[in-house]
Amino acid sequence: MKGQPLHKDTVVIHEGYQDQEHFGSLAVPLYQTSTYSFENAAQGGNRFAGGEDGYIYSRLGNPTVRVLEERIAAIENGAAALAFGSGMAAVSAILTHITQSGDHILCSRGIYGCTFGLLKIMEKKYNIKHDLIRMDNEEEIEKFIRPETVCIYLETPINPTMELVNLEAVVNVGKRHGLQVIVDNTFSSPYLQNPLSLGGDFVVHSATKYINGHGDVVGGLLIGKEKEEIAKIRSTIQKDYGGIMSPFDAWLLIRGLKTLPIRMERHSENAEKLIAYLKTKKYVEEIYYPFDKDNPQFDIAKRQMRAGGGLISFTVKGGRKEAQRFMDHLKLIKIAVSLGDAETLIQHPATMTHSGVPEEGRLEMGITDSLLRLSVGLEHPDDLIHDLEAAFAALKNA
Ligand code: LCS
Repeated sequence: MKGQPLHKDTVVIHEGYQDQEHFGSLAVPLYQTSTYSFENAAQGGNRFAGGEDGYIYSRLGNPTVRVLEERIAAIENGAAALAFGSGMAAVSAILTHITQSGDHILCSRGIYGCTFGLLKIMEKKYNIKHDLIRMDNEEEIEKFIRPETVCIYLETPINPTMELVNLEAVVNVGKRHGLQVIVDNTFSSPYLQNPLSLGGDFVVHSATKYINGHGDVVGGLLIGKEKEEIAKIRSTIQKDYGGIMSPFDAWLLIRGLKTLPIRMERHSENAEKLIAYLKTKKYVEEIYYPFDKDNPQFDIAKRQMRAGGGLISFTVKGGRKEAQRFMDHLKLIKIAVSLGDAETLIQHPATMTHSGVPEEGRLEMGITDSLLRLSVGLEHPDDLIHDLEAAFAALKNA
C-alpha cells in the first residue's frame, strides 16, 4: 500500500489485497484451481515466454497464495516472499539455492531436529559441510569461517533451548566476509522480531506455528530483501522441486495472520505469568525465556525482540522418567509437538522433536533428558497454573 507506512497490526489485515478487484469480496477469495485458461494460444505462449504477466499453473503461482506472499513480505520488512508446503520445504529451498557441492555452512549451535537432518543429507549427498557453533560474539564466529563458507544459518530463539543468537554480531560478520545470513524466525514470529531490518538476507518460517496459530495448517515461508533473488528461487528451486503451498492452506494462513499481533501479545503475557509461577516450584531447576530478567541474554533479547513470545523451556529435578511423569499428570495442557497454537502444548525434546539428533550433539545443544518445552497458548493463565499445580502436587517432593 502507498502513502504513510502502516503499522504491523494493520499490515497483517490489509496488505497485498484490493477487494474492489474481486467484486468487493472482503475476505480474500480462495482460488482453488490447479490451472488457468488462456484467451488464445498466443497468450499462453507469451506467458510461458515471460512476455506477459499472468497465471499459468498453480505450481508456478496462485492468486490466493500470492496475497499471503505479499503480506508476509511486508510484515517481515522484506521485498518479496515465497510460500511452501512446509517449514522444512522453505528451509531446504533456501539452503539448496545458496549452496553448491563442497560449500560450508555455519549454523547456530541449536537448530530444529529436521533441519539438522537436512544438513546431514546435504553433507552425505553433496559434500556440503556445516559447523554448529555458539554465536555470542564476532570473534567466536570468525574462528570457524573457511574459504568455502557461504552462509550463516541460525535460529533465535533456538528450538528448544530458547538460547538467543546475537543478530547484530552475526550480521557484522556476514557483511565483513560476504556471507549470506539466513534466520529461521519461527520462534519469535514476524510480529516480535524482524531479522531483515537488522541486516539479515533471508528469513524462513514454519508458518505451521504462530503465523497460522490455530493448529490446522502445515506450511512454510521464505522472505528475502531482494525481489530478483526471490523471483530466481520461484522460477528454479520452487518450480522444479515443487514444494509449494496449497491455495486452501494459504487462505487459512491469511485468516490466522490477522490476529498475529494480539495473539503474540497474549502468548507473551501468559508466558510471563507462568514463569513467575514456575519459579516458585522447587521441582523446577532452570527456566529459559528470552524476556526473563534473570536470563543472562536479556539484553540481547531486548535489542532484537519486541516481547518474549509464548515458548518456555525448563528443566525438572531428575531425568527422563521424572519429566515424562510430570507430563502424564497434565490434563488441560496437551502432550504434543508443534507450537504457537491457541492450545498450550508440552513436549519432551530429547525423545520427541530432537530425538533424531545423536545424543552427544543433543547434549552439546543443551537438550538434556530433563528439559521440557512448553508452548504457552491463549487460555486463561489461572487455568494453566491450576493444571500445572495439580501435576506438581501429584509428584512427590514437588
Ligand atoms: N524451523 C523451526 C524452528 C521449527 O520449529 C520447525 C518445526 C521447522 C522449522 C519445520 O517446520 P514444519 O516443516 O514442521 O512446518 N518444529 C516443530 C516442533 O518444534 N515441533 O513440531 C514441529
